[in-house]
Amino acid sequence: MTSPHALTLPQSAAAPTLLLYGGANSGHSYKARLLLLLSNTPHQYQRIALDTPRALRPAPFVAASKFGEVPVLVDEGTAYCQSDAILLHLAQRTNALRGNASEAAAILEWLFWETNRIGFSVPNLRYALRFEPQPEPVLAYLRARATADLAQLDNALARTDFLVPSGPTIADIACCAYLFWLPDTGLSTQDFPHVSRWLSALRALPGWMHPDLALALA
Ligand SMILES: N[C@@H](CCC(=O)N[C@@H](CS)C(=O)NCC(=O)O)C(=O)O
Repeated sequence: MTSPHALTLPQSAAAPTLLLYGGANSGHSYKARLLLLLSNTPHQYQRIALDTPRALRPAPFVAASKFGEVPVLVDEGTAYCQSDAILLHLAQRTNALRGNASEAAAILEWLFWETNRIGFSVPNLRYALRFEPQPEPVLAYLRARATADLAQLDNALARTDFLVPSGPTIADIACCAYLFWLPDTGLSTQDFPHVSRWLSALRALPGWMHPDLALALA
């Protein structure tokens, strides 16, 4: 898979092959970091302070980040942006968490669902409650949406252990990314027993790390 964003910055001979830029509290960054940890893939992780204005962030990150956001993965001098596109690239590159060939379409469906649903509702609800207070109607909207998204996941996970039958894949990584912080939203996995069981299974995978830990190290 190639990216349209080949960097023109010179890469030092000592530069790591894989460099992930991420941010604390960024579940989007956690997706890529978690795949790298679960697949035991050597890489460097660099935390970007997201409270720093975009233009004042480290120049190599500014050059690599097409959308100004984390995560960004730099792989052999090519920058990859958008967390689920990064997951697709890394799954192919590492041959990890890819599922069977027959599951490719279902995995893509979950990735697209995640960007618009649980990757929107839960992080924005958490952000509003923890960092940037919002009026009650906004909170109610996000809470209702997050609850519906958790119910959707719970329903799917009632049928299979992971989102596709063969085992854990990038579909699970994308959809779980913010759920280890669910207590911050006031919602509880107790109301979604299949989600709860699935998160425990993901926690038990060798290499798994809680996002607070995975994203804090720099
Ligand atoms: N659609 C993007 C979302 C990335 C995103 O929202 N990044 C946030 C952190 S979670 C960010 O960089 N915020 C800081 C900023 O926009 O300056 C993806 O999937 O990668």
